[in-house]
Amino acid sequence: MERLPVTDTTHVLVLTGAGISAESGIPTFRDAGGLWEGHDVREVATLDGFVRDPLLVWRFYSQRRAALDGVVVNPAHHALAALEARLGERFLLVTQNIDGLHRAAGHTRLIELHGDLMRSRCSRCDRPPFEDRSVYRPNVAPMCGRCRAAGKDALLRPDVVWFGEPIDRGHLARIEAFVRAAGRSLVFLAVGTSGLVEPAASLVDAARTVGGHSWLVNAEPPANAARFDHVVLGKAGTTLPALLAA
Ligand code: BJW
Repeated sequence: MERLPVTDTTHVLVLTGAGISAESGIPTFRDAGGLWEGHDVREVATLDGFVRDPLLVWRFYSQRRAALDGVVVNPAHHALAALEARLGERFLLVTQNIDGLHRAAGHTRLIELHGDLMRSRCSRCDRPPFEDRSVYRPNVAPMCGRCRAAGKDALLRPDVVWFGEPIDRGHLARIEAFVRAAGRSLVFLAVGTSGLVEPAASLVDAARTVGGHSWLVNAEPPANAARFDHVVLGKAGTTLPALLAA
C-alpha cells in the first residue's frame, strides 16, 4: 500500500467532500441514492430556489439535520485528525461538507468552505450566523426574530453556500497563503469529492502551480482525476488510514 510522503518539512493541504462522510452513513450528493436524487439542484441549492420555495428548501435541510442525529466520525476522519496532530501548523483541512464531522474529530486547522448545517442566518439583516439545530415542521419556514422585532418580515436560511454565491474571501485568502508558504513542500490531498464544484475543484491546480504534489483518494475516478499526480481508488474509511499511517 502506498504512503503519503510526509517529511519534517512537508505541508499538507487536504480537501474533503461528501465521500469522506459516506461511511458515517451520510449520503453523498451525486451518487445513486444521494441527497439530490429526486430533487432539482436549482430548487434546493440556489438562492433563487430558496426565494421561490423556502418551505421545500427548509424541508430538505431540516431532514438533513434530523439525519445527523447519532452520526459519528469514521476512520477516515480520525486518520486526518491524527495527521493534523502530527503536523500542527504544517496542516490545513478544507472541507466542502457542512456536517461538522471534521470538527467532531478534533480538527482546529479547518475551513468549512460551504458553511455549517447546524447554523442559520437571516436572509435580510446582517445579524451574525447563529447555531440552529432546529428541525422545522414541514409547513414552517422560520423567520428572523431580530427583523420581526423591528417590524419587518424576513426568512431565516441555512448558513450554507449555494451555487452562484460567493465563498468567504477570508477562507480563500487563508488557503492561498498556506499554499504560497508551502511552495514545493506542499502535498495536496483530495478525498471523496466529485471534482465538479468550483473553487474546490481547482485547488489541485493551485498546488501544481507552486510545485507541490497532489494525491486523490476516491471511490471512483472523479471529473478532475487527470489533474492529480497520484490516484488511489477505494473507500476513504479503509484507504486513508493506510495511506496516512505514520
Ligand atoms: C467516496 C466514498 C467513499 C463516495 N470513499 N470516496 C468556474 C467554472 C465554472 C463554474 C464556476 C466556476 N467558478 C464558480 C462556478 C460556479 C459554481 C460551480 O462550481 N458550478 C459547477 C457546477 C460548474 N460555483 C459556485 O457557485 C461557488 N461559488 C463561487 O465560486 O463563487 C465565486 C466567488 C468566490 C469568492 C468571491 C466571490 C465570488 C459556490 C459553490 C457552492 C456549492 N454548494 C453545495 C451545497 C452546499 C450546501 C449543502 O451541503 O447543501 O456544496 S453544492 C454541493 O456540491 C455541496 C458539496 O459540498 C459540493 C461538492 O460535492 P462533493 O462533495 O464533491 O459530493 P459528490 O456527491 O458530488 O461526490 C462525492 C464523491 O465521493 C464521488 O466522487 C464518489 O465517488 C465519492 N465517494 N463514497 C471515498 N466511501
